[in-house]
Amino acid sequence: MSFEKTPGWLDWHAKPSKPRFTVPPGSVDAHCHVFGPGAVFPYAAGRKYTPCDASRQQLYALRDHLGLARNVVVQATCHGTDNRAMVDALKHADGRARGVATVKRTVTDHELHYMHACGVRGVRFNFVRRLVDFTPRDELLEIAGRIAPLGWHVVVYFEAVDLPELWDFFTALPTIVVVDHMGRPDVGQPVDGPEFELFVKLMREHGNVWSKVSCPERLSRTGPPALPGEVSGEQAPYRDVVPFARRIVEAFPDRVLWGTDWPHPNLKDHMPDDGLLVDFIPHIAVTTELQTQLLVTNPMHLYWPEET
Ligand code: 0GY
Repeated sequence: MSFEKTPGWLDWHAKPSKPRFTVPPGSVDAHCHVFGPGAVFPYAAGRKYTPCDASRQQLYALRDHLGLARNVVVQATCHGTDNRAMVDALKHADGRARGVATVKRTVTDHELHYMHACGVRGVRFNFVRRLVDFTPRDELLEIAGRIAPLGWHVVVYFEAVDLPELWDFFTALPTIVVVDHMGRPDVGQPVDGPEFELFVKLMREHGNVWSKVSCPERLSRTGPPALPGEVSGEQAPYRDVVPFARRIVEAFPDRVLWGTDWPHPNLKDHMPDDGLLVDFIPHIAVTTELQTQLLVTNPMHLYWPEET
Protein backbone atom coordinates (compact mmCIF):
# COMPACT_ATOMS: atom_id res chain seq x y z
CA MET A 1 0.00 0.00 0.00
CA SER A 2 1.39 3.43 -0.80
CA PHE A 3 0.51 6.58 1.12
CA GLU A 4 0.61 10.23 0.07
CA LYS A 5 2.28 12.41 2.72
CA THR A 6 0.30 15.29 4.23
CA PRO A 7 1.03 18.42 2.12
CA GLY A 8 3.90 20.43 3.59
CA TRP A 9 5.15 17.44 5.61
CA LEU A 10 8.87 17.79 6.41
CA ASP A 11 10.96 14.63 6.29
CA TRP A 12 13.34 13.90 9.13
CA HIS A 13 16.90 15.24 8.93
CA ALA A 14 18.94 12.98 6.65
CA LYS A 15 22.37 14.03 7.92
CA PRO A 16 22.20 15.07 11.59
CA SER A 17 25.42 16.49 13.03
CA LYS A 18 27.58 14.59 15.48
CA PRO A 19 26.71 16.09 18.88
CA ARG A 20 29.40 18.11 20.66
CA PHE A 21 28.00 16.87 23.96
CA THR A 22 28.95 13.30 24.84
CA VAL A 23 26.05 11.62 26.59
CA PRO A 24 26.77 9.34 29.59
CA PRO A 25 27.16 5.63 28.77
CA GLY A 26 23.81 3.84 28.62
CA SER A 27 21.75 6.94 27.72
CA VAL A 28 18.13 6.45 26.71
CA ASP A 29 16.10 8.28 24.06
CA ALA A 30 12.81 8.05 25.98
CA HIS A 31 10.54 9.58 23.35
CA CYS A 32 10.71 8.58 19.71
CA HIS A 33 8.46 6.97 17.12
CA VAL A 34 8.49 4.70 14.11
CA PHE A 35 6.26 5.43 11.11
CA GLY A 36 5.42 2.33 9.11
CA PRO A 37 6.92 1.79 6.67
CA GLY A 38 3.41 2.17 5.30
CA ALA A 39 3.86 -0.67 2.82
CA VAL A 40 4.46 -3.08 5.73
CA PHE A 41 2.51 -1.45 8.56
CA PRO A 42 -0.26 0.64 6.96
CA TYR A 43 -1.24 3.93 8.56
CA ALA A 44 -4.57 3.96 10.43
CA ALA A 45 -7.76 4.79 8.58
CA GLY A 46 -8.79 7.49 11.06
CA ARG A 47 -5.41 9.26 11.24
CA LYS A 48 -5.12 13.06 11.23
CA TYR A 49 -1.91 13.13 9.18
CA THR A 50 0.09 10.89 6.87
CA PRO A 51 3.81 10.98 7.67
CA CYS A 52 6.89 10.02 5.71
CA ASP A 53 8.09 6.51 6.49
CA ALA A 54 10.54 6.25 9.39
CA SER A 55 11.61 2.68 10.02
CA ARG A 56 13.07 0.95 13.05
CA GLN A 57 16.35 0.49 11.17
CA GLN A 58 16.57 4.24 10.61
CA LEU A 59 15.69 4.92 14.25
CA TYR A 60 18.39 2.59 15.52
CA ALA A 61 20.96 4.08 13.11
CA LEU A 62 20.19 7.49 14.62
CA ARG A 63 20.54 6.04 18.14
CA ASP A 64 24.04 4.85 17.30
CA HIS A 65 24.99 8.07 15.50
CA LEU A 66 24.02 10.18 18.54
CA GLY A 67 25.86 7.89 20.99
CA LEU A 68 22.67 6.72 22.69
CA ALA A 69 22.16 3.17 23.94
CA ARG A 70 18.40 2.57 24.15
CA ASN A 71 15.02 3.81 22.94
CA VAL A 72 11.49 4.12 24.23
CA VAL A 73 9.28 3.89 21.15
CA VAL A 74 6.00 5.71 21.68
CA GLN A 75 2.97 4.79 19.60
CA ALA A 76 2.22 7.64 17.18
CA THR A 77 -1.35 8.66 16.40
CA CYS A 78 -0.93 7.96 12.69
CA HIS A 79 -0.99 4.26 13.64
CA GLY A 80 -4.06 4.61 15.86
CA THR A 81 -4.43 1.58 18.12
CA ASP A 82 -2.60 -0.73 15.72
CA ASN A 83 0.64 -1.19 17.64
CA ARG A 84 2.33 -3.59 15.19
CA ALA A 85 4.99 -1.22 13.87
CA MET A 86 6.02 -0.18 17.39
CA VAL A 87 6.00 -3.77 18.68
CA ASP A 88 8.01 -4.92 15.65
CA ALA A 89 10.60 -2.28 16.51
CA LEU A 90 10.84 -3.63 20.06
CA LYS A 91 11.21 -7.20 18.85
CA HIS A 92 14.20 -6.24 16.72
CA ALA A 93 16.05 -4.18 19.32
CA ASP A 94 17.96 -6.91 21.21
CA GLY A 95 16.29 -5.76 24.42
CA ARG A 96 17.44 -2.18 23.90
CA ALA A 97 13.97 -0.74 23.29
CA ARG A 98 10.82 -0.51 25.33
CA GLY A 99 7.45 0.75 24.13
CA VAL A 100 4.36 2.76 24.95
CA ALA A 101 1.16 1.57 23.25
CA THR A 102 -2.25 3.02 22.47
CA VAL A 103 -5.16 0.69 23.20
CA LYS A 104 -8.93 0.67 23.31
CA ARG A 105 -11.02 -0.74 26.15
CA THR A 106 -11.61 -3.81 23.95
CA VAL A 107 -7.94 -4.83 24.21
CA THR A 108 -7.73 -8.35 25.60
CA ASP A 109 -5.59 -9.51 28.51
CA HIS A 110 -3.82 -11.80 26.06
CA GLU A 111 -2.89 -8.82 23.88
CA LEU A 112 -1.66 -6.85 26.89
CA HIS A 113 0.49 -9.75 28.08
CA TYR A 114 1.89 -10.27 24.59
CA MET A 115 2.83 -6.59 24.38
CA HIS A 116 4.40 -6.80 27.83
CA ALA A 117 6.52 -9.74 26.72
CA CYS A 118 7.64 -7.68 23.72
CA GLY A 119 8.69 -4.76 25.94
CA VAL A 120 5.68 -2.45 26.21
CA ARG A 121 5.59 -0.71 29.58
CA GLY A 122 2.91 1.97 29.21
CA VAL A 123 -0.11 3.34 27.39
CA ARG A 124 -0.48 6.81 25.92
CA PHE A 125 -3.54 9.00 26.36
CA ASN A 126 -3.58 11.85 23.87
CA PHE A 127 -5.63 15.02 24.40
CA VAL A 128 -4.22 17.15 21.58
CA ARG A 129 -7.26 17.92 19.46
CA ARG A 130 -5.43 18.23 16.14
CA LEU A 131 -4.13 14.66 16.63
CA VAL A 132 -7.00 12.59 17.95
CA ASP A 133 -10.74 12.36 18.41
CA PHE A 134 -12.14 12.50 21.92
CA THR A 135 -12.01 9.28 23.99
CA PRO A 136 -14.40 9.19 26.97
CA ARG A 137 -12.64 9.57 30.32
CA ASP A 138 -14.34 6.50 31.77
CA GLU A 139 -12.81 4.41 28.96
CA LEU A 140 -9.35 5.82 29.73
CA LEU A 141 -9.75 5.21 33.47
CA GLU A 142 -10.82 1.65 32.74
CA ILE A 143 -7.70 1.13 30.60
CA ALA A 144 -5.50 2.65 33.33
CA GLY A 145 -7.01 0.20 35.83
CA ARG A 146 -6.26 -2.71 33.48
CA ILE A 147 -2.62 -1.82 32.86
CA ALA A 148 -1.71 -0.81 36.44
CA PRO A 149 -1.30 -4.44 37.64
CA LEU A 150 1.23 -5.02 34.87
CA GLY A 151 3.41 -2.29 36.38
CA TRP A 152 2.81 -0.07 33.36
CA HIS A 153 2.40 3.70 33.45
CA VAL A 154 0.32 6.24 31.55
CA VAL A 155 1.89 8.79 29.19
CA VAL A 156 -0.23 11.90 28.62
CA TYR A 157 0.02 14.44 25.83
CA PHE A 158 -1.89 17.71 26.09
CA GLU A 159 -1.62 21.47 25.52
CA ALA A 160 -0.88 23.73 28.52
CA VAL A 161 -4.17 25.62 28.18
CA ASP A 162 -6.05 22.36 28.77
CA LEU A 163 -4.32 21.44 32.04
CA PRO A 164 -6.90 23.06 34.37
CA GLU A 165 -9.65 20.99 32.81
CA LEU A 166 -7.57 17.78 32.80
CA TRP A 167 -6.22 18.20 36.35
CA ASP A 168 -8.80 16.03 38.13
CA PHE A 169 -8.50 13.26 35.56
CA PHE A 170 -4.70 13.18 35.72
CA THR A 171 -4.60 13.23 39.51
CA ALA A 172 -7.06 10.32 39.68
CA LEU A 173 -4.85 8.00 37.61
CA PRO A 174 -3.57 5.00 39.62
CA THR A 175 -0.14 4.75 37.97
CA ILE A 176 2.94 6.83 37.30
CA VAL A 177 1.87 9.55 34.86
CA VAL A 178 4.51 10.75 32.38
CA VAL A 179 3.78 14.09 30.73
CA ASP A 180 5.02 14.62 27.18
CA HIS A 181 7.07 17.76 26.50
CA MET A 182 6.43 19.48 29.87
CA GLY A 183 2.76 19.83 29.02
CA ARG A 184 3.64 22.01 26.03
CA PRO A 185 4.20 25.38 27.72
CA ASP A 186 3.91 28.61 25.77
CA VAL A 187 7.55 29.68 26.15
CA GLY A 188 6.60 33.24 25.23
CA GLN A 189 5.12 33.46 28.72
CA PRO A 190 7.29 33.84 31.83
CA VAL A 191 8.77 30.66 33.28
CA ASP A 192 7.25 31.71 36.63
CA GLY A 193 3.95 32.82 35.06
CA PRO A 194 0.62 31.24 36.02
CA GLU A 195 0.50 28.75 33.16
CA PHE A 196 3.82 27.04 33.88
CA GLU A 197 3.35 27.41 37.64
CA LEU A 198 0.28 25.20 37.34
CA PHE A 199 2.36 22.49 35.69
CA VAL A 200 5.05 22.80 38.37
CA LYS A 201 2.31 22.53 41.00
CA LEU A 202 1.05 19.33 39.39
CA MET A 203 4.51 17.79 39.71
CA ARG A 204 5.12 19.21 43.19
CA GLU A 205 1.85 17.98 44.65
CA HIS A 206 1.75 14.63 42.87
CA GLY A 207 4.90 12.56 43.27
CA ASN A 208 3.71 10.06 40.65
CA VAL A 209 3.87 12.69 37.87
CA TRP A 210 6.99 12.66 35.71
CA SER A 211 7.87 14.90 32.76
CA LYS A 212 9.72 14.56 29.49
CA VAL A 213 11.86 17.67 29.04
CA SER A 214 11.73 17.09 25.31
CA CYS A 215 10.76 18.86 22.11
CA PRO A 216 12.50 22.24 22.36
CA GLU A 217 12.19 22.39 18.55
CA ARG A 218 8.39 22.17 18.88
CA LEU A 219 8.10 24.70 21.72
CA SER A 220 10.73 27.24 20.67
CA ARG A 221 9.97 30.55 19.06
CA THR A 222 13.61 31.50 18.54
CA GLY A 223 14.64 28.20 16.95
CA PRO A 224 18.26 27.20 16.44
CA PRO A 225 20.56 29.00 16.45
CA ALA A 226 19.09 31.66 18.70
CA LEU A 227 20.72 34.62 16.97
CA PRO A 228 21.79 35.15 13.34
CA GLY A 229 25.44 34.27 12.89
CA GLU A 230 25.60 32.34 16.14
CA VAL A 231 27.56 29.12 15.99
CA SER A 232 25.77 26.15 17.46
CA GLY A 233 27.42 24.86 20.60
CA GLU A 234 28.47 28.32 21.84
CA GLN A 235 24.94 29.21 22.92
CA ALA A 236 22.10 26.91 23.79
CA PRO A 237 20.08 25.83 20.79
CA TYR A 238 16.40 26.63 21.32
CA ARG A 239 17.45 28.98 24.12
CA ASP A 240 13.94 30.23 24.92
CA VAL A 241 12.98 26.71 26.06
CA VAL A 242 16.01 26.33 28.35
CA PRO A 243 14.57 28.08 31.47
CA PHE A 244 11.46 25.88 31.35
CA ALA A 245 13.28 22.58 30.96
CA ARG A 246 16.04 23.53 33.38
CA ARG A 247 13.51 24.46 36.05
CA ILE A 248 11.83 21.05 35.80
CA VAL A 249 15.13 19.14 35.76
CA GLU A 250 16.40 20.96 38.86
CA ALA A 251 13.13 20.77 40.81
CA PHE A 252 12.37 17.12 40.03
CA PRO A 253 15.69 15.47 39.10
CA ASP A 254 14.44 11.95 39.74
CA ARG A 255 11.24 12.31 37.64
CA VAL A 256 12.49 13.66 34.31
CA LEU A 257 13.14 11.94 30.99
CA TRP A 258 14.60 13.18 27.71
CA GLY A 259 13.90 12.12 24.13
CA THR A 260 14.56 13.17 20.55
CA ASP A 261 10.94 12.90 19.34
CA TRP A 262 12.41 11.56 16.07
CA PRO A 263 11.04 11.57 13.34
CA HIS A 264 9.39 14.80 14.54
CA PRO A 265 5.78 14.60 13.35
CA ASN A 266 3.90 17.65 12.13
CA LEU A 267 6.72 20.17 12.02
CA LYS A 268 5.88 22.45 9.11
CA ASP A 269 8.55 25.20 9.26
CA HIS A 270 11.67 23.63 10.61
CA MET A 271 13.11 20.13 10.91
CA PRO A 272 15.66 19.86 13.73
CA ASP A 273 19.16 18.54 13.42
CA ASP A 274 19.03 15.72 15.97
CA GLY A 275 22.67 16.36 16.91
CA LEU A 276 21.62 19.83 18.12
CA LEU A 277 18.87 18.30 20.23
CA VAL A 278 21.58 16.36 22.08
CA ASP A 279 23.58 19.58 22.43
CA PHE A 280 20.56 21.11 24.17
CA ILE A 281 20.93 18.64 27.07
CA PRO A 282 23.87 20.21 28.99
CA HIS A 283 22.02 23.53 29.02
CA ILE A 284 19.06 22.04 30.88
CA ALA A 285 20.92 19.46 32.99
CA VAL A 286 24.00 21.37 33.96
CA THR A 287 25.87 18.89 36.12
CA THR A 288 27.13 15.41 35.38
CA GLU A 289 24.88 14.09 38.11
CA LEU A 290 21.73 15.66 36.62
CA GLN A 291 22.68 14.44 33.16
CA THR A 292 23.08 10.89 34.42
CA GLN A 293 19.72 11.00 36.21
CA LEU A 294 17.95 12.43 33.15
CA LEU A 295 19.48 10.13 30.56
CA VAL A 296 20.25 6.90 32.42
CA THR A 297 19.00 6.45 35.99
CA ASN A 298 15.42 7.66 35.52
CA PRO A 299 14.58 5.92 32.23
CA MET A 300 16.24 2.73 33.42
CA HIS A 301 14.18 2.85 36.61
CA LEU A 302 10.95 3.24 34.63
CA TYR A 303 11.59 0.99 31.64
CA TRP A 304 14.28 -1.52 32.68
CA PRO A 305 13.82 -1.78 36.46
CA GLU A 306 15.02 -5.38 36.40
CA GLU A 307 18.49 -4.11 35.37
CA THR A 308 18.80 -1.46 38.07
C1 0GY B 1 5.09 14.06 19.35
C2 0GY B 1 4.25 15.14 18.88
C3 0GY B 1 3.22 15.10 17.99
C4 0GY B 1 2.58 13.95 17.43
C5 0GY B 1 2.39 12.77 18.01
O1 0GY B 1 1.53 10.64 18.07
C6 0GY B 1 1.62 11.67 17.42
O2 0GY B 1 1.08 11.84 16.32
O3 0GY B 1 2.88 12.50 19.19
C7 0GY B 1 2.69 16.41 17.57
O4 0GY B 1 2.19 16.53 16.45
O5 0GY B 1 2.80 17.38 18.37
O6 0GY B 1 5.39 13.92 20.51
O7 0GY B 1 5.49 13.25 18.55
